[in-house]
Amino acid sequence: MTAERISVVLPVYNERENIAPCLTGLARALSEVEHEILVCYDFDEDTTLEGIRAMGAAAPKSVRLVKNTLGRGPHNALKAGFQAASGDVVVTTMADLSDPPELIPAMAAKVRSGCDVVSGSRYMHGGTQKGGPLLKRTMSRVAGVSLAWIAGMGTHDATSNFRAYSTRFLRETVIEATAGFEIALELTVKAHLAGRGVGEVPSSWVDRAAGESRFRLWKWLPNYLRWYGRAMREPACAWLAWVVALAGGLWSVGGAGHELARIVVWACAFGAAASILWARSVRGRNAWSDALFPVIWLAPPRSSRARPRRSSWADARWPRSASSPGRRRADAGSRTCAGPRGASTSARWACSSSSCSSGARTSPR
Ligand SMILES: Nc1nc2c(ncn2[C@@H]2O[C@H](COP(=O)(O)OP(=O)(O)OP(=O)(O)O)[C@@H](O)[C@H]2O)c(=O)[nH]1
Ligand SMILES: [Mg+2]
Repeated sequence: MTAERISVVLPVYNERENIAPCLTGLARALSEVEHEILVCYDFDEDTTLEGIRAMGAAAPKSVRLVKNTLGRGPHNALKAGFQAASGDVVVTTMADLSDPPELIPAMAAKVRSGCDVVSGSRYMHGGTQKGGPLLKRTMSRVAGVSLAWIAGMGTHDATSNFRAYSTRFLRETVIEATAGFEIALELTVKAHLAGRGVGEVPSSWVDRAAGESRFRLWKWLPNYLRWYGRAMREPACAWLAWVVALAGGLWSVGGAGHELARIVVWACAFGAAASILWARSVRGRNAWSDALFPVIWLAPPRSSRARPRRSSWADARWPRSASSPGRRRADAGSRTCAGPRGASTSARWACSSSSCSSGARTSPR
């Protein structure tokens, strides 16, 4: 591995029409930096090889052909490229002219400044995406944005294969991908969970104009979901606990005259959310135990639970008619707070320590 060299790993499958502009664009974008372009093909009859031969002397000198002998498929082609790479930064990009090569030096600079994974991001501010099937685009965007917002991943585009990796990270990581292009998501999730630096630069993606996509959405979806689930399970658990606690808190303090209680619940909710975010920034991710923060913050103090806002049941306003089941239950003296669910929240609060008989709930929660 040299001190500073960018190894571009380019998986190819019958890209005769695209390969010449692709290689020319890469060589132009990287003309000022030490680099190599590894064209990773699966079989000798691949039309990409014809395309490179047809370029003759115009083919960039930095191009190296790497035959993938690990088994067919883009995941194996990428792995073969990683093994052959000699640079300190490895960049994966596609030969279908979808990614802008001029971003590669900036991505490599980010890797050298401390990130282990840097994605060319379509979904961050400044990134764009043109064309492609709507469903695939939407699923990819939802996955990327939710991983950034909920799990705190350092990129909004966890699935794009236009990415730069530190060679050190690639050497230290066991790649488990068994199909397709899941490798990008796998490596990003592993870097994130290991607390390594994950970054992004805004990128623009355009659908291929020539050749055929070999992306198999439904076939590869379970593989993607596996890594998505791995990244989301712990933060999702913490945020779910927050949502449940917040909902419980709001349910318990509604009604006119309870503004202060409402403000307290909202303040506690913000505190709980801030605690989850704080834990994430300290640890680099969320853990199961972060689900305890909402519980700590949103459990109402005992004194406020016992303090009635109204002095008696008589003060409560009942929206139901006298013949309604809720009213009948109250008249019968059962006085359970759970009974009149349709009653105003102030009525629920009114049923407190002194006015609820045994068996009744003393708290509206
Ligand atoms: N070596 C190798 N390369 C492949 C294989 N399948 C696709 N590729 C290459 O991987 C890159 C991306 O392939 P596409 O089929 O366009 O897949 P994609 O870009 O993820 O999907 P789209 O968004 O539909 O374009 C291209 O450079 C292809 O030539 C494969 O089985 N083996
Ligand atoms: Mg493509």
